[in-house]
Amino acid sequence: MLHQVSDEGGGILVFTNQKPTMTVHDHVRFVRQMDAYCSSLGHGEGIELSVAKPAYPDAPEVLEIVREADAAVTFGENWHSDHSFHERTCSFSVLRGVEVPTCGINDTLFSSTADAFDALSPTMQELLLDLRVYHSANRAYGSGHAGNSFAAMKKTKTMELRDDLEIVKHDVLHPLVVAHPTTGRKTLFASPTFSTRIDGMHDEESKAILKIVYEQIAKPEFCTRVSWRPNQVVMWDNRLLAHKGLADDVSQRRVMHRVSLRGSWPKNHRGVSFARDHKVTAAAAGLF
Ligand SMILES: O=C(O)CCC(=O)C(=O)O
Ligand SMILES: [Fe+2]
Repeated sequence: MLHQVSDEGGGILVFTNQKPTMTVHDHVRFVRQMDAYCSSLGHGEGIELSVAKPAYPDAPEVLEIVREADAAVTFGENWHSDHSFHERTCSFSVLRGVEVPTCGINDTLFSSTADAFDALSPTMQELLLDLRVYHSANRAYGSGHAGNSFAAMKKTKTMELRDDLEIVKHDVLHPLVVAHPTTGRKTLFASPTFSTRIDGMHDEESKAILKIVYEQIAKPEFCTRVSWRPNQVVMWDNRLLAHKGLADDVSQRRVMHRVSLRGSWPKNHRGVSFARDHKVTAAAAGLF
């Protein structure tokens, strides 16, 4: 099933009508089974701990994503691939609706970064193929910016950053075009949430190229919009999709639980990864 959803399908699985009694432990157990399956393919790397302090001490794997009513900035509202600031980035994320919005409002939007790459002109593909981009946890979770994830977390009553976040000190380098580890499809791997700059370019050059990449990812023809219903769980492949939580009606409180699996080092079309050897001091907090 995972093979079909990830490699033959679009990388998104929506499980409707799950038991209303589903607990955080059931959620973690489900993701552990996914991990065991990924391990059998050589891609299982364990559950990723989130940047937030655990909302459930006996289930620290669960990230509780809260949007209080009337929050001006919300968590995950800009395009990203989960934990792209790690050396080993997220493979699958599993998101469960806990307090879901009215169906059709505050949906989660996905974009196929492989379809987005394929639709570029061959000349633009060639231009991007060997570029490398820094990804920064500090950009999203550093303080002093009014519109990043840290600012969003501060607007909630319960979400708090962990005190021991080593990842905010260094940014990591990934290929701009990443080959999907099982299909080999080329994907655009950069986001306004975590990416800072293209290696070896002047800032204005890097900004101009990244703008093209972000606008390409955001085109509706590559997007799938998933609405939320009670007792729904959504799983997706972060190596094939960018996503964002829409915030079209912030008057509604919304609570989600996410558990994510760690994947491998993103590799380019030549099979090369850069994250282990290329680290720089973290960029300032911000957004593209
Ligand atoms: O709230 C959402 O719909 C998505 C949030 C998000 O980015 C995530 O769960 O990884
Ligand atoms: Fe996310």
